[in-house]
Amino acid sequence: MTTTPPILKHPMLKYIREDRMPAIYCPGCSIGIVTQMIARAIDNLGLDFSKVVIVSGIGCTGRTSGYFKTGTIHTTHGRAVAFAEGVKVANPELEVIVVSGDGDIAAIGGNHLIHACRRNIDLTIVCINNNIYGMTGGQFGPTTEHGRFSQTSPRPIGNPEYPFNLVQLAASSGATFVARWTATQARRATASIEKGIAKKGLSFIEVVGACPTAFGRMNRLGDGLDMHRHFLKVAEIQNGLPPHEAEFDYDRRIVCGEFVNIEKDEYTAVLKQMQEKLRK
Ligand SMILES: Cc1ncc(C[n+]2csc(CCOP(=O)(O)OP(=O)(O)O)c2C)c(N)n1
Repeated sequence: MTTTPPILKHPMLKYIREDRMPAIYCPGCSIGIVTQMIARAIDNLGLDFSKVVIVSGIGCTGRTSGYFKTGTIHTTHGRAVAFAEGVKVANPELEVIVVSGDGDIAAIGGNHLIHACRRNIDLTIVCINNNIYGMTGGQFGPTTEHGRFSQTSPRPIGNPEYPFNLVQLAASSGATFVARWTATQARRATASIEKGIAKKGLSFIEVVGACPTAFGRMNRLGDGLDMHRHFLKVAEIQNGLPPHEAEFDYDRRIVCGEFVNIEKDEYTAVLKQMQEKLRK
C-alpha cells in the first residue's frame, strides 16, 4: 500500500494570504526573498501579528503589503511613508512596517522619507533597491547609477543623472537605525529588520535586490541567479562604518552593514508628552 506523503507548508505561510498566491514577481526577482525576511523578523520577535500594519506604495515592491495576512495598506505612489506616519500617530501601539521600492520611497516619496527621518517617528522602512523603476518597464530612477542603461537612458550614453546613496540620505536626515544588505544576505538582513522593528524610532533598511527583467536585461547582467551571485561577490560587510563612507558601486563594491544605531526621542512619544503637559 502506498501512503501519500504529507504536504509540507512553508513555515512563513501563516503570515501570508495564500489566496493571493502566486505572487506577481518575475522569475529571479528578489522581492519574494525580502517578503520572507520581513515574515521571519516578525516571527522571531514573536509579535502579535494583529497589531502589525504593513504599508506599501506603488510598484512591484509596492505589491508586497497585500500579500501579508494582517492590516495592510497599498497606498498611492510615493505616499507609503506618509500613510504609515498617519497610522502610527493615530495608534502608536501598532507596529508599522513600510516596504516599498527605491523609486517609490526616494523619488516621488523622497520628501516624505527625509521628513519622517527628521521626526524620528517609530517606523521600520524596508526599501528594496533594484536600481530602477521595475513595474513600469525600467526607467531610470533616483538610485540608478550614472551611465547605466534603462528604458529612458538607452545605449550608448546611459543615465545622465547621479544616484542617491540611500543609507547616507536616511542617516543624514535623522534616522536612528540605518542598515544596508543585499538580498543574498538573508540572515543578516532579517536580523537588521528585527532590530529595526524593535527600535523606538525611524529605522531604514535598504535591501539591494535584483530586477533581471528590467535592470539586468538592459545592462546585460544575466539572469536572476547571476545577479544574486554577483551580490555575493561585491557585498563587503563593514558594520559601524560612518554612513557617508558606505560606498555603492554596483559592479565593484556594495558596502553592507549596520551603520547607525543611536538613541533619540521618538516622535509619537514626544507628542504624547506634549499632550500631557497641555492637559495639566
Ligand atoms: C503618481 C504616479 N506617478 C507614476 C506612476 C507610475 N509608476 C507606477 S510604479 C512606478 C515606479 C516603481 O518603481 P519602484 O518604486 O522603484 O518599485 P519597483 O517596481 O522597482 O519595485 C511608477 C513610476 C504612478 N502609479 N503614480
